Amino acid sequence: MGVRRGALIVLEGVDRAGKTTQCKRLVQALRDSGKEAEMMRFPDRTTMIGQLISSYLEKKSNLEDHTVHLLFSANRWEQVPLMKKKLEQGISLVVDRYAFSGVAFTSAKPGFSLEWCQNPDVGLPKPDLVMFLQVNPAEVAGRGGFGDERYETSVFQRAVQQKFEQLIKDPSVNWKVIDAARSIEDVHTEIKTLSENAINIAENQPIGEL
Ligand code: T5A
Ligand code: NA
Repeated sequence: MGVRRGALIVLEGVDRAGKTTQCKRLVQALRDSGKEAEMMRFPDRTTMIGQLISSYLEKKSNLEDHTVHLLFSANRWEQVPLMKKKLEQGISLVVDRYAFSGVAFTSAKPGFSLEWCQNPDVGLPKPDLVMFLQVNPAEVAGRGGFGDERYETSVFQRAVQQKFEQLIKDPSVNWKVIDAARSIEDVHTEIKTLSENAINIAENQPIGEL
């Protein structure tokens, strides 16, 4: 009998929803229960493309809007061989942001259709589960102010939130909306249960494509 593949699990949400906190907790919990799991994040700022993106986000450089969108997508594509390899080895991947952030953030800019934004990511490995950490911006105000990075303004974040609300209606993606205004522990418990189910189901299915 071959190795059962791992699951591709993605966490999405607006800034400060708790994605990174929950990704780390989830990987630890899966490992504690004897499952192989690793965390990934996008943008992956460690690659050459990632460094261009990081410099743009830190406002150290300017990039044309279409160009930066394609760089974010390329930054996912460059990890695809590694992602597939790990999934096929039976390692579940817990991913902090993915193509949905790419679409939500660029389509929140004037002049960008959802469809144009989705095209470069068509064919990427399809997540077995995408959990959207839903928070009301007012509820997370106490989680600390915005940093100085590009996109970290409340006006832009509201536009991004609306784009995510459109995206989560897509029935071809296994979205689960999580109430992320609760305690870290309560959110974690729900995420862990959903992820364990997704891992059990993914074992018997081929890796899909976006
Ligand atoms: N982007 C990204 C694009 O434009 N296109 C793309 O294709 C992609 C992939 C990258 C930026 O790039 C954009 C989106 C972004 O603007 P990033 O590096 O992912 O950004 O973002 P970060 O700034 O690192 O992360 P976020 O601001 O999104 O925060 P998280 O990860 O959602 O939140 P987290 O876990 O760091 O928590 C924030 C704070 O809240 C506390 C934590 O302790 C922390 O202090 N907290 C809670 N407090 C109370 N209750 C809870 N339940 C809490 N959960 C967390
Ligand atoms: Na984060």
